[in-house]
Formats: sequence, structure tokens, C-alpha cells
Amino acid sequence: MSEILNYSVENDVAVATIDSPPVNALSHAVRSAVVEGVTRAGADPKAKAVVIRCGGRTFFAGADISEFGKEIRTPTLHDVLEAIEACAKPVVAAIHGTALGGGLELALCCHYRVAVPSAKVGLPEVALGLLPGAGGTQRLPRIVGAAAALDMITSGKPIGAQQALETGVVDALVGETSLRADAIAFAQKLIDTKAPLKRVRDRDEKIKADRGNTKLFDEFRKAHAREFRGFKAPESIIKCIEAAVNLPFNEGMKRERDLFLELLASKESAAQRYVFFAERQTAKIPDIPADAPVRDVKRVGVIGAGTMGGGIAMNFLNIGVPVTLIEQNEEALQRGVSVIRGNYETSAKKGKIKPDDVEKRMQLIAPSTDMSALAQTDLVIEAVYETMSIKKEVFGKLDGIARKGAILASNTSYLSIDEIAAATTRPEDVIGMHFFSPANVMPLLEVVRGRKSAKDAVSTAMTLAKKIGKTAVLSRVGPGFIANRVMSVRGREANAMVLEGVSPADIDRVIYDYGFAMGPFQMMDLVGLDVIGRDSNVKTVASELVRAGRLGQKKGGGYYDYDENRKPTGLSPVALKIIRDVAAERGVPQRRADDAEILARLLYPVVNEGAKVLAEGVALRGSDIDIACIKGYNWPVYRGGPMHWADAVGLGDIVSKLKEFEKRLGEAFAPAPLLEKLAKEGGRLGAAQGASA
Ligand code: 3H9
Repeated sequence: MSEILNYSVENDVAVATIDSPPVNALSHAVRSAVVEGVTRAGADPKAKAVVIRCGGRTFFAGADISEFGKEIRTPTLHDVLEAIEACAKPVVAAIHGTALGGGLELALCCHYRVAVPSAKVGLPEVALGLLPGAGGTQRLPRIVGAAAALDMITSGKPIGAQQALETGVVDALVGETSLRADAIAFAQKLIDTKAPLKRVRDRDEKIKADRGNTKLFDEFRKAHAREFRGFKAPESIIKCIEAAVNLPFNEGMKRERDLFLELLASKESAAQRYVFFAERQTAKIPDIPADAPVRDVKRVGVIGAGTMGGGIAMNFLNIGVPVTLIEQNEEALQRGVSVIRGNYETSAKKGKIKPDDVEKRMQLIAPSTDMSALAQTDLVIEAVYETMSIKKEVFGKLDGIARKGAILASNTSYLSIDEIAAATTRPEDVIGMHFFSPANVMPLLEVVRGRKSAKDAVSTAMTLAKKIGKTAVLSRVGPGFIANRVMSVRGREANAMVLEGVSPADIDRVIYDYGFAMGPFQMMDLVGLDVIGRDSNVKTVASELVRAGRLGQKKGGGYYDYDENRKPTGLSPVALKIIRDVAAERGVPQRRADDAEILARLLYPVVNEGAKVLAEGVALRGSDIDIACIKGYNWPVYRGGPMHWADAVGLGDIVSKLKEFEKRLGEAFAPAPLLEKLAKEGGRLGAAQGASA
């Protein structure tokens, strides 16, 4: 018998329990164990019904993603599902944790499903650039109808057990702590009442009404066009659900199979599967084990109640952690507090939080203009002006106030944590916690480990990040850390190209077509040109635009002109003249660039900078750089981030193009030694490790 299968019979009910940590993914071993359990129960004269359940923290979490792209050994998932559906005795799925993807598809092949109230079920394949390829697109619509299936499968969002019960995805909810016994009792009742073997494939009452209804699908496509842009899987999912509604079951299954295989072979899915594992890697720090001790953080202090500080504070208020919020004067403090309130009120209006959550969260703020109020906090995050002397002063003061063992974090986006730490007598307690704007929304947190940062200070920040719903990426000290550093070269090249005569609109279009939400000039107009060029004394296009009263969308337009609804009406002739004037003054040679050239010029230097960040040991691994760019800069996830994308393009091609740029434009383009080395050896940036710091 399979080692991961536990088989027993109780009161006429066979119970097949599969236990394959951590999440019972349907690997070859798990598939074999399920088939063995069902086959044995089918042939067992003592068993009149079968319960399939899992040990550990969850029901099957889906197909084993690490097997994709390799040869799939039999029994395949389809073999497993056939064995279950064809079983002559009623089969009951007993669900706890999350029944996801192939896990839910397996449950949908059982004749009945029961779940504990805390369980969740869903088909999240879309997040991997895939579609449910084991009948999910054909069976789910037969239970919930086409419209609900479209929502569930294209969003990938799981639903709770109660909703699953209401929609008929599960047949009954059972006791939270008595799943096994209750599932057996449920199966016994099926035996006693001679209940039929219900097969989802035979049902059509929920899809009949939509047969031939093309409007439903066309409207769905239209409503989600923006959200689905660039992704392949959502359209394939829609086609499968159309097939479920309009074709006989077996033909629908064939359609699903064909489209699944097409997606599986796509670059987009390869990138999204890479991201799935890369995201989980970021939490792993070679010299700090996952179960390393963390410090207790019951109250957080935030210094600075501006946009950044306020956003940072909200992260903690959202999870019920009280925040002491510090500002220099009462007016700034009150302004900061009322911005937070305004944000919560907007969320409540939109139904994102409950109305009484606004007060609950606001009451967790202790505003103060006196830094000594920070004596009660366990973690202080400083978010003041980005000047080293100011930071040092703040940390020096904090050193005299904070309790022993409190973590002192800076939200600096490019200054040295080591230098800041040196302003205290406890550099081991000092780290960087770099949030991305807006800090309450963007999912990235760069945790910066200084030379002297204590391991438990680092692990506390990594753990806290997860609690506030962020993905933490660990960075060593270095200018701009990871995401800002690698992405800043894209901005540098965009500005340079514009001076060479390339239209900002062409640059924005190329970047948009690549998959970013907007191009760099659209972004600058949105953020405000006064904000972007604030610290610069150099005459730039941005500084001249500001001088001409063009601050961006908010005032006068920027690179683009805008109508009264802030819709762009085209590139501004004023901006174009400023560009020409600055270029002439600097004597910049004019050249043309096609779309491929624009893309290479903007993004190959990002790849190159990533290789430098790795070689310097600032990032732990290439995949961390990808996650930082995806989570911090909305790099399109289906490209996999700059490192994975570069691997897909071919490192050799990137090196030769960079050399061409180097010859033409200077040594800033010289390929990083690590990039050249990997290109020569056939290595991959996405799999590369950072130098040990
Ligand atoms: C599918 O089903 C296709 C079918 O339709 C058709 C096939 C023909 N495979 O997330 P965690 C690993 S596609 C392999 O930290 P949590 C994960 O890498 C699949 N490995 O835990 C990690 O490893 P490590 C559709 C998997 O408690 C460890 O398990 N299903 C898989 O925070 C713990 O994971 C999905 O997309 C997998 N399927 O969350 C569900 N899942 O420790 C994907 C996890 O070495 N999984 N691992 O880093 C999840 O969403 C979460 O893991 C889950 C648990 C919610 C289950």
C-alpha cells in the first residue's frame, strides 16, 4: 500500500486518507494513492461508500505545479478523476483547508461533497497562466451556471464554504473539528437512503438557459478587457465555459484539454509558474531559518504623518496593531490623521471595509508631537525627509527614547542603513523597511539588512510583512536597494531617448504594449513633475515643464495636454518645444528608434543593473529582483520580471545589444560581468544567486 494512503472501513464506509505534506498537491505519488484507495474501496465487500479526505493542513491544493513541463507519469489526474467518477459506490469528498485547482476538480468528480465551515474552494489556475485542465471548466458551470463560473474561474478567487453550500458546490457543511466522523455519517445516510450516484457531468439544469447566449460572453469580455489585457488564460477560460454551455460534455472536455495544453506551452504560463515559486522563495534567508525567533511587536511607532508615514501606519491599523504616530507640529499631525480617516471612509463607501471598521481603526492611532511617546513601542518606522543628516538626528534621538530591544526601522528609499545605524548605540536593532507608494496599497516591502542588523530584527520584519499582506524581499545596503535601483535606469534611458528625438508617446506606447499599466511619461504626468524633479538643480525637461507651469495632470498638463476630465488629448506642443530646446542646448545628437530598439534601450539596462545588484550581493537571488519589480513596480507578471524575461529573450542577445549600445552611447551600457558569464555558460539570471555579502 502507498505510504501516504491510510485506508480503513468504518460502519460500511471506506475512508481513504491521503497525507502528503505540505499541501497534498496531486503529485504522482498522491494520484497513485487516490486511485489505490478508490479501487480498493470499490472492490472491498465491507465498503458500501467511500470518503476521500486529506491529512495535514489542507485538502488537495491542486496539481503539483513542479511537475508541469515534465513528462506526466500515469495515473494522470484524468485517470484519477475517471476512477472516482466511475466508482459504483457513492464517493464523498471531505474538505478542509483549501480545495484548489485539481483538488476542487477531484472533489467535483466525487458524487457528493462535504466541507468544514472554514474551508475554501476555488480554481486559481488563472494565476498560473493556465485554466482548470481536469474538467473544472466543464463541471463548475454545470453547478453554479455560466455567469458565476466566468467570475470564479477568470478571477481565480476561492469562495468560502458557506457560499459553496449556497451555490451547490458542496452538499453539506459539517462540524469544524469533526470532519471525519461527520463525513462518515453523511456517507452512511447515502447508503441508508440508497442515494443515487450524482455525476456533475450529467447535469445541465444550470447551463441550459444560456445555450446560444453569445451576449453573456461578449459582455463579460468587454467588461474585463482592461483587466485581462496581455494575459492569455482568461480568453481561453471564457472559450471553455462557452463550450461547457453549448457542447456535449465530452466535446467540452476535449476543448478544455486542447486549450489547457496550449496555455501550458505558453511563455506567459511559464513566467507565472516561475513567479509562483519565486514569490515563496523570497521568505527564505540562507542563514536565518524559517522558524527563527522573532521579536514581539504589539505596538508600532511611525515617525512622519505625511503620505508615506500615513500609508505605513494604515498597514498596521488594518490588522489591529495600535500605532503611535509622530509629527513635528500639531497641524501636520492633524492633517496626517485626517488623510488616514479620509482613506478609510472612502474604503467604507466602496464597501471594501465595514462602516464601523473606520472608527475601530482610527481609535488605534495615538497621535503625538512628542517623540518620547515612542518609548512604549516595539517597532518604530521612520518616514521623514530623505536627508542623511535629518535621519541621523532622528535616530540619535530615538536611541535615547526607544525601549531596549525595540526595532528601529527606516523607510529610506536609498540612504545607507549602516550610516543611519551608526547614529545609535544599538546598530543591531536598526534595519530598513522600505515601503512603496502608496504604502497601504503596494504589495512590496524591501527589508534592508544592515551590516550589523540582528537576525531576529530581520526575521521579525519579514514575518510582519506577511501579516500586513506584503511580500518581503530582503536587500543588503546599496543605493536605491533593489527595485528603485534597477527601475531607475529605465527612467534614465526614457529621458535620454526623448532628448535624442524619440517621441514620449512612442516610449509610453512601447512600455504599455509590453504590459505595464502606463509608460514613464504618463506616469510622471500622473505623479506630478514637481514631485519628480524636486531635488534636482540641473536643468531638465521636467524642471523646464514645471517652470512653464506644467506640473502634470493636476495643473497645466505635463508632457501631454489633458481635458477637464484628465483625459489626455495628445502630446503638448509646449512640451515638445521644451524637449527640443533642452536637447539643442546640450547638443544631443538626434537619432531614430523603432519599437524594438526602444524596448531594448529601456529594459536591457534594467536587466544589466539586476546582474550588478546580484554580483554585489544586494539581492539574495535573481528571482527576488523579479518579485521586487512585479510587486513594487507592477512589472507585468506574465513576463516574469526582468530577470526571467531576460532568460526568455536569451542572455546572449541581450549582451550583444548592450555592447552595441556601449559602442554608440558609452560605458553605462557595458554588460555586467555576471551577465556576460551567464550568457557564455548558458546560465539563467532567474536562477542565479547573489554573491554572499
Ligand atoms: C492545477 O491544479 C491544474 C489542474 O487544473 C489541471 C491539471 C491537469 N504544487 O503557499 P505555501 C508548495 S494547477 C506544488 O507557502 P500556504 C509551495 O511551493 C494548481 N507545490 O503555503 C511551498 O513550498 P516550499 C492549482 C505547491 O499555507 C509549500 O507548498 N492550485 C503547490 O501559505 C507551501 O505553500 C494552486 O494554484 C502545488 N499546487 O498556502 C494552489 N501548492 O515550502 C497553489 C503549494 O518549498 N497553492 N506548494 O516553499 C496555494 O495557493 C497555497 O500553497 C495554499 C497554502 C493556499 C494551498
